[in-house]
This record gives sequence, C-alpha cells and structure tokens, in this order.
Amino acid sequence: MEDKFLEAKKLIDKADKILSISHKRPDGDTLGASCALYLGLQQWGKKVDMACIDEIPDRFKFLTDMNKVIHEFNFRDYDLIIVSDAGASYMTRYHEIYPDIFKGDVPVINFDHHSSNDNFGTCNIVSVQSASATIIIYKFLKFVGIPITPQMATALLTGIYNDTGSLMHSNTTLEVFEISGKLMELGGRIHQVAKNLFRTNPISTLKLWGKVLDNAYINDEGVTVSAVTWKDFEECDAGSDEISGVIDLLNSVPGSKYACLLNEDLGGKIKGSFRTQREDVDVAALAAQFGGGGHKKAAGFTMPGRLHREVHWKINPELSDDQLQQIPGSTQIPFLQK
Ligand SMILES: [Mn+2]
Repeated sequence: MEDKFLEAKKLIDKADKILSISHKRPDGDTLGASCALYLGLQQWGKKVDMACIDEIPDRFKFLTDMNKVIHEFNFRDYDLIIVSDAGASYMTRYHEIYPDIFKGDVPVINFDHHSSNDNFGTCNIVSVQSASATIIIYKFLKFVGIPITPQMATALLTGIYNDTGSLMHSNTTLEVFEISGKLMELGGRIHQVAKNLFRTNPISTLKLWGKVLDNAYINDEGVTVSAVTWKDFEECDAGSDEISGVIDLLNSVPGSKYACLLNEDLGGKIKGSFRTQREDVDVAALAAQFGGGGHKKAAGFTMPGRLHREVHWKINPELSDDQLQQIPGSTQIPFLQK
C-alpha cells in the first residue's frame, strides 16, 4: 500500500483546492473518512470542501463541520478530488449531474475497502482487508505524518464503529482493536460515537423497525426475509435512512442462511440489503446479481420498481401435519396477511 500512498501524497502535494466526496446515503464511514481528511488536509495547508449528494443524517452531525458539507459544486474549481468509501463511482451519484467528473480532467484519489470497487480513480487505494475506509485514511495520515487531532480521531473511530457494528461484525480484527485503542489515546471520543450511532433512535425509527420485525419470515431456502413499503415509512413518519441498522436484527436468526431486507425508496426504487453470519455464503456475489455490491458478509443493491406482497395459502385436509411437511411448497407461507 506504501507505493500507492506515495502516489496519493504527490497528488495532494501538487493540489491547492481539494474536494472530499462521500457516497450517496452517507454512513459513518464515508463521513468519518471525509471529515478526518478535511481536517488533516487543512493542517497540510490545503483548501478543502466536503461534499455529499444527500443530506447528512442527524446522527452524524456530531462530526466536526458537518454543517459545511456542500451538495453542489463545479468540480473544475478543484485541483484534486478525493472519494472515500464509495464501492464504485456511481455510489457518489455525482456522475449523474456531472458526467465528466471521473474522466480524469481533475485527478481523483479513490480510498475504499469494497471488493466491488471499479478503480474509477487516478490513484486507487482499495484495501478489501480493511474493516473501514477510515482505517485506510488513518494509515495514510500516519504515512504522510499529519498529526491526528482528537476531532480527527473521533471521525476515524466513527467509521470503524459504523462498519464493524460497534466492534461486533466478523470484520473486527486485532488491527481494529489496535487502531481503535490508538485513536482513543489520541483523544477520540468513543462514547460520543457509540451514543450517536447505536443509542440514538427517534420513535419513528423504532416504529419502522417494528414493522420490519413484524413482517419477517424465513423462506423455504432458509433465508430470513422482510420488506417494508413506502407507505410503511409514511405511517411511521420515518425517512429512508432510518431503516439502516435493523438488518442486523434480522441477521440474528439461528441457522438462517442470510438475511434479506427489501424496502421501497422515494422515486420508485427498491433497496435490498443482505447480511450473513455464515462463512460459506457470499452476499456480495448475491447483490452483484441485482447490479449491487458490497462485502462478503454485508452487501446491497438498488433497482427501479415497487414491492408487491404475495400470499401463498395451501389447504390439504386429507393430510397430517407431517405429510404436509413432505410436500414442496406446502409450508411456504411467506406472509400471514392481517
Ligand atoms: Mn465503509
């Protein structure tokens, strides 16, 4: 990774104005990475703007200067673009309004840890082994010798906490603990991170999660499935970002192959999320079949469409319960409609 870091350092050395971009529907990793870079590059003497196409969710507003994140810009005003935690260039969604943004007129550093990354940058620093993008940023800041302030440490910890589900997911390695420890030593406020990410849920979120849990079932493939429509969001007065997190509860059913959560989004889109606890299941490959991507144990996709609820009923009074179990399809009752 060192030669890539050197390449990135040279690009930053040459730049005066830098744009740090987070991916669409931002999470704690993409925002933590952008925030740490923003603060670090300012120490380097650069002018930096943070950008994200979507609004910043309330739970991440404790990060430094989140109110300064811009949504629109002229990318040619910058000497360098840095994108963090975007599994592919389309994940920023800026290619939709600025089709030439990643064509190379302005150099792009792509810091990421998704196996689906399409190396859209001029300099691609993609480390699939890293639990979060902020771990790569941490190593980069150390490589170039930029001091990590308490605010930067908190931002970097936010990425780690976000992507390891507060040090619980299978990507929680010894390195994760070591770097988390270092970041605490540097003044990172771990309790503030944990509180905002995992212990702050408005009532609208709890009601939405209630619907997700209530709709959950295990299909005949052994997959834990749930789905919520846009109407469900409206009934709970919940925004589309409030769904994130509940998939980890769906992924806790013993013996389940993987968990799948489908939800309707604004603008006629379906979002699918996959999680698994099993070593022999690759949900990134599964998501790729639907045009999405992610990690082996956590992945997702978005596609145009609407959700339709199907109910399968079968009545066969001649047979005992045991015999019914033998008939393929007899036990498939995906939803019991109320
Ligand atoms: Mn990430």
